[in-house]
Amino acid sequence: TKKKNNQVYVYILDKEFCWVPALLVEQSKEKATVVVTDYKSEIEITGSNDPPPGRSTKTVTVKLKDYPNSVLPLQNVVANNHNVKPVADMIDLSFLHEAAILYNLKARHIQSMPYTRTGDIIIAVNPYKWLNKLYSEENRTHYSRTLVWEAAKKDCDPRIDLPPHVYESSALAYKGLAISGVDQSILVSGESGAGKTETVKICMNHLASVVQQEHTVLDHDTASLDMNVITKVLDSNPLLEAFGNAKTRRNDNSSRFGKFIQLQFEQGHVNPQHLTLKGSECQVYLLEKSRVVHHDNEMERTFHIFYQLLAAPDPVKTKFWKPLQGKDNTHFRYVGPTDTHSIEGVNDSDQFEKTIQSLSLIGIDGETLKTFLQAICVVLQLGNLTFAEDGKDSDHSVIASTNELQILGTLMGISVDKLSATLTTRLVKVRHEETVVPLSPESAKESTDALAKQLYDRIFLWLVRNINEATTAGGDLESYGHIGLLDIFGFESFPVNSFEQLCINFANEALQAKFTNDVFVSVYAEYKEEGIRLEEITYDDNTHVLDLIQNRTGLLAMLNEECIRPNGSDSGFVNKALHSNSKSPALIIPRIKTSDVEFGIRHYAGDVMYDATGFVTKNQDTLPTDLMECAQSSTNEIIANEIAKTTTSACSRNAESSKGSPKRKQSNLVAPTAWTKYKSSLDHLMKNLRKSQSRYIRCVKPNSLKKPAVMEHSLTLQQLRSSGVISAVTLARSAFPNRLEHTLILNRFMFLLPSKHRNKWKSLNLHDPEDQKDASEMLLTQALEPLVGKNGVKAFVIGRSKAYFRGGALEYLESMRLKALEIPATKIQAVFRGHL
Ligand code: AOV
Ligand code: MG
Repeated sequence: TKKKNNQVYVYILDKEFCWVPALLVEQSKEKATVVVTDYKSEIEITGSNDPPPGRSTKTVTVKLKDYPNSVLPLQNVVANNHNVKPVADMIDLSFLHEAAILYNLKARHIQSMPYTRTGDIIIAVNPYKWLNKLYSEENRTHYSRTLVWEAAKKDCDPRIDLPPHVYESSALAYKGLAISGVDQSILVSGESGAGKTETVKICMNHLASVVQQEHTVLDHDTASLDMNVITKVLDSNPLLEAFGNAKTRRNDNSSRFGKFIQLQFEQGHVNPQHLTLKGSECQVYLLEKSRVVHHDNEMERTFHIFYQLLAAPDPVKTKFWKPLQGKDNTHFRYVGPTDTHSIEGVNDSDQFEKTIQSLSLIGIDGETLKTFLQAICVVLQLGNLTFAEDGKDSDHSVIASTNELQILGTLMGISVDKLSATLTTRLVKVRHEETVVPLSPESAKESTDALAKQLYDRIFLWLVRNINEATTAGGDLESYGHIGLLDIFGFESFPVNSFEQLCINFANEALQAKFTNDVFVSVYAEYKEEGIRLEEITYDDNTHVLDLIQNRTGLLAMLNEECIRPNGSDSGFVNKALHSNSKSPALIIPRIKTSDVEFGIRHYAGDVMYDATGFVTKNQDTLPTDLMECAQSSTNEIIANEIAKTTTSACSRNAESSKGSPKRKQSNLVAPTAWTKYKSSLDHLMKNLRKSQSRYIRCVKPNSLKKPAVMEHSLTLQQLRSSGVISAVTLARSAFPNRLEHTLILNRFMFLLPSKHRNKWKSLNLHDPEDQKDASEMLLTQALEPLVGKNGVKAFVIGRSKAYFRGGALEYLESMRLKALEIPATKIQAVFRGHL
């Protein structure tokens, strides 16, 4: 009878659950017979190989050609136990493939262990419930104490006894800065709802508490510890969220902008390794301003601040603006009906109070606060204007909602006549002559929406600037050390992808390039340590995608060109872009042309088709001059000043979409395009990151139900692939997907040697690492002889402590072992006894 621990477990492909565990019965060159449980749901597949009660098993045959290298992925089953035992570091899985990674993460997720290591990368699976113990004061201290203060005393990796945690990333960043003085960064990525924003907050809180601990433990000079700075810095997160986050289908508190926060530390005068938090500076990227004028009313909301303000009690909100009296969400078109718009567990009115407190902490109070909130009200009120055809002519429009217009006029401090004229007509300059062109009701509405979007964007940037002024440390900025935390939008691929997706995906490509490079460097270090020749490692990078987008003749250079060309159009851009990049391997030219604004990119995370409709307008990103001049005349100082900042450099443009208006005419002054500004802020970010030592946290959203302890296989795998976790692992193991320590190899496979060779062992001392290495080499050379390639390339290489196997080699050994185990058990035992 076969013992359970002599059985071989594998994973097989499954339409519904991606990979399912199975028992291998028989294997030939082309196919394999396996026993698999008839699983009904993902929840039943826990990592145990015993079928859940009441589930039957069946025997099926699978074709090996469906699998990479025609081998079935083996399970990491712990002998005698029959169950998959989760490991803290994926690198410790002897069979490192997609299925193993998935089931390891899943086993940990179910046991409330959201964090897993892959070498230096932390994978954070969103637990969807707050795990108090994980974030306790005690745990915070434990991680910093072990990694920052006690690490120096040990000569092994101090992480060895610590379960993986994001506190490890923050503590090591702190230590890195304190000891080497090199700037540090923690790059957090993942898809919407994966937990990036929470993770950044958890890390920032930890860093702040490390600073505080240090002051109490090492130093009694409490004067240098400014609690006010720490509070302000930590508070900037929820404040930004109030104005830049919104409820979406995927996340109740979705960040609609990217951010990079740099914490500024000063080194101690007495003890240079002693860091004091002096301030922070925040850079934001691409606020989704279109959300101001449009959101999916069924499932989503616009930015939190609107609901907060409108939910405040009358006496509070009328303090800022009288006409808010008695008005709630239903009254403002941009916001929409209240009943579909509450977030579970959030009280908007209470949140408003918190927002006001945070604003006052950074010095926004009194009249400034009033002006600021009134600027927000201007945006709200713009949405309430309605336009109708002017009785005489359908190409002319009038503002139908005179009452709302009146209110807006008073709020902005601009006469009703001027507002009305600016919003329903457009001033066009042709050869130094100005002509007033009427706008249709639709065009007038679009132009009003454009103003609202632009205003909100500026107000947001004004807030960011104010936060920075209040939190940035004084004095010589160069003298500080930095820990940067990046919380940026993940890779996006929707049914329709536009300019925003291209910008977002470009940022992800740039970060991926850095990631791949960093992983490569660490693999390089490991192989060097093992004494393996380095020309063995090769990997694919994404340079060709970056080139396609940002080269001199790349997509966005073509777009910029199109934007300054008179009569430039979206289709003109696509035409030129396809033409000048036709040789790029990253470009997808649609085979069947359904439209002339379509093109695609082979991103590292998958193919994405883009629809270039609106690219030219979005890239120009300016308001018509007359609209800007009107806004600039507002008595609201924030609006007037913020708009004035751009009119000086902007050029005159027509509302592109307005029907019947004359062709667009360029002036000589060219404003930087949205792409140019975005590209330069990204370049600045990448420059910052290159100067720093980076650590990676990859967040994973385990299910779309936002529920704890559930892991959907396909959703999870797709994120692991696109976040580069799978590729990092396969890169690390690209030449050699599996590795095993010499002692393990000897234990497991020694009996595969023909007896005449086995005699040689007797002279070796198997407790000596050098001998272990020699024995392992001898064994593998013999056993893997049939796999030597035509060019004499062996199926493994020998490192100092481990052997590294090429694809299929370890699986071959396992199948040989399986065959050998068919011999009577007594004989096997004799073999084992004889040699170990
Ligand atoms: P995101 O930043 O990655 O999405 P969040 O950080 O906002 O995602 O997380 C989404 C939600 O998941 C949070 O509101 C929490 O309810 C929950 N969550 C995340 N991390 C944790 C954690 N460590 N412990 C408990 N609950 C957590 V987006 O901003 O949408 O891309 O644009
Ligand atoms: Mg977020």
